[in-house]
Amino acid sequence: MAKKKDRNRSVDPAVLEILARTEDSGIETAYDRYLKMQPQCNYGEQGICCRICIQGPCRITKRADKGICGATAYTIVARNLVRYELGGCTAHADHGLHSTLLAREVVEGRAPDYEIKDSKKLYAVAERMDVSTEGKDDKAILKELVDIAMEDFSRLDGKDLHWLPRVIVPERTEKFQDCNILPSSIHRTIADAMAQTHVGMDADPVNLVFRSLEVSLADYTGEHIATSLSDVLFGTPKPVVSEANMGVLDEDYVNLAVHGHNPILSEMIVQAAREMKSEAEAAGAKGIKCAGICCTGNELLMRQGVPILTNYASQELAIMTGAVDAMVVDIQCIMPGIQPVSECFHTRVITTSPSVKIPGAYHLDFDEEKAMEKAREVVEIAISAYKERNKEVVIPQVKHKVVAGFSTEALLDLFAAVNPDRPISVLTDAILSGELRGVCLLCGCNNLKRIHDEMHIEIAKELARNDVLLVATGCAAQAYAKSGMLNWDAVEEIAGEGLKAFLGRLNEANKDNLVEKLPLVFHMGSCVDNSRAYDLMTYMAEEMGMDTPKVPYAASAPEAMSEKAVAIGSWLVTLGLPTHVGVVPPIPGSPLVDGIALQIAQDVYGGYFIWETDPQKSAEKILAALDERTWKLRMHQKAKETYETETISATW
Ligand code: NFS
Ligand code: SF4
Repeated sequence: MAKKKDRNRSVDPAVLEILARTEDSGIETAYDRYLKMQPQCNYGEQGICCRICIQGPCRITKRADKGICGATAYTIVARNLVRYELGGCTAHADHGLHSTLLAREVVEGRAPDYEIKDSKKLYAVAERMDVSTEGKDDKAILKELVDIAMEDFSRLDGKDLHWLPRVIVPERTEKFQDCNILPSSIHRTIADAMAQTHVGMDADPVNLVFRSLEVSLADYTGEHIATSLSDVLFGTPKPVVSEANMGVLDEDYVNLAVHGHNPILSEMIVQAAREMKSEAEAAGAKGIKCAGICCTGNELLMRQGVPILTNYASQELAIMTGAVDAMVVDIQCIMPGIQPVSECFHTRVITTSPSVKIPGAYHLDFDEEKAMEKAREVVEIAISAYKERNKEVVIPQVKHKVVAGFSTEALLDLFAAVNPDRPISVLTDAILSGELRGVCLLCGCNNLKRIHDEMHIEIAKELARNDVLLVATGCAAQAYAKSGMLNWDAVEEIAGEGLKAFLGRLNEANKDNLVEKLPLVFHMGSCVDNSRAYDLMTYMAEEMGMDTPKVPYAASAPEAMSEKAVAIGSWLVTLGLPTHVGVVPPIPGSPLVDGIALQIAQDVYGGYFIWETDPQKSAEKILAALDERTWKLRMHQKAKETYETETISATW
């Protein structure tokens, strides 16, 4: 892996400008700490360090091939993997449960500042969940969905999850039942898996990996619930035009950075900021600008058109412009490093979740019952900080036009303009005819082990040149937003002929509804919205009448970093996708577990991992994975036409 020795580990010009300007400032960021951390521990990187009990740490060496308890490398690697996924699954469960609890408060009339914004989505979710809507008002329907979700979080009686089997193809559910990995409930799975990894419990790597897959399915369910209920409460995204990168900050305005993951708080803040323009003007500013970081940024871009400020790796650098008056954070992916950086400026860091406090930061307990009041308090803090600006403001003049807001529903609407009877066939037919080579979901984080954003961008460009339809979420989508790949200019410049023709046809059919032409990459939202990207896969499988491992759809997380990303990668594989990861996770210390991830997973579930750190080779491997599936599909299609047979067995 290329490890640049200097701190300029980014391809984002705004980031490079700030890094260069602050070289001798003494302000430390993740880019500096990454260098200080080298070399990182090889045992840890291989996954063969165990700290599960305090006889340890035990690490596997030539001399000591087992831990003190007798655990071998494969047990240690597999157990660590389960623990990573648990971290991710609990984070998404926390987010999904929070959305569910808010929905319950709305139903019970205890959250007056929130409402059901999208009853069309409410009805659609109810239909998928087999909840009858006849003679019921919206709140009654939402209550039934809340009850289903609550039970799916907490059930202890061993019955199967309600939500999951209703949002995947039946062949997948059968497979999961056969392999005994269909979760009973999200919290039960978390508890069982945690117990299974205690010292002196499971030593069988296959049994552990299977449990990790169950955890990943619980993770998927939590994400799906989060996305569905957020859409009901805040609206399902539709195409929206905005901009991205540090240039969205404006010296003349109060700049409020909104960072974290959950739209529950940030939606209110944006509303409060819109209402408090006159207060900002009274403080001498022209108004208030909100800009998003990480997935809360994605949520706000998708639904409100709020610009993207930056993504995970460069969150501290946003403060170093001197223009951010307050950075309000909720949950997840918030570097503690933002607080010391903010102390070098006038910037206020405001934490809002009882589970996320940072020493030195201002803490404001967010409360859904008084949501608007709390949101206004946040905006007031930003306005008063604006008056205390004490350093030169230097904003890199880098920003790009962004066309985003592509929920699965929005994509189907675009397709429906071409074929109103079977919208999804517009996509599957383009693949069968050879116009497109398949679909790829580009997702995941930034990881300082890589050059920030570089691999995200290079892989996407190569796939686009090769006529792959691209959808994106998370920090990956923000890399595209910041680098000008979420607009039509990028299509003109980069897309292959097939992709260009496909997007052109969609533009033409939708020209009366679209304000801007379609982008090169379709931004589908935050990381929990990977559930949207997988819904698209499910609809494609349904249209083609087959299980998901036959569908030419791959995923790539070039800079995966968080435990959430490990959980997502695992469900992508379990749900049938070839999944590329550009940072080798701590698994190779056990060739056996590595083999399960790379090969045995494919034999059982049809999805599999691809570890590849070189961007060009990564793109080649993703294309090969797509081509293998498309080739088989076309052969089957031909056989079907020639011999008038049915498609070969639908199951994997
Ligand atoms: Ni996803 Fe979003 Fe970014 Fe990674 Fe963090 S913000 S939930 S975890 S770092 S993509
Ligand atoms: Fe060592 Fe076993 Fe304890 Fe792990 S569980 S730290 S391998 S003794």
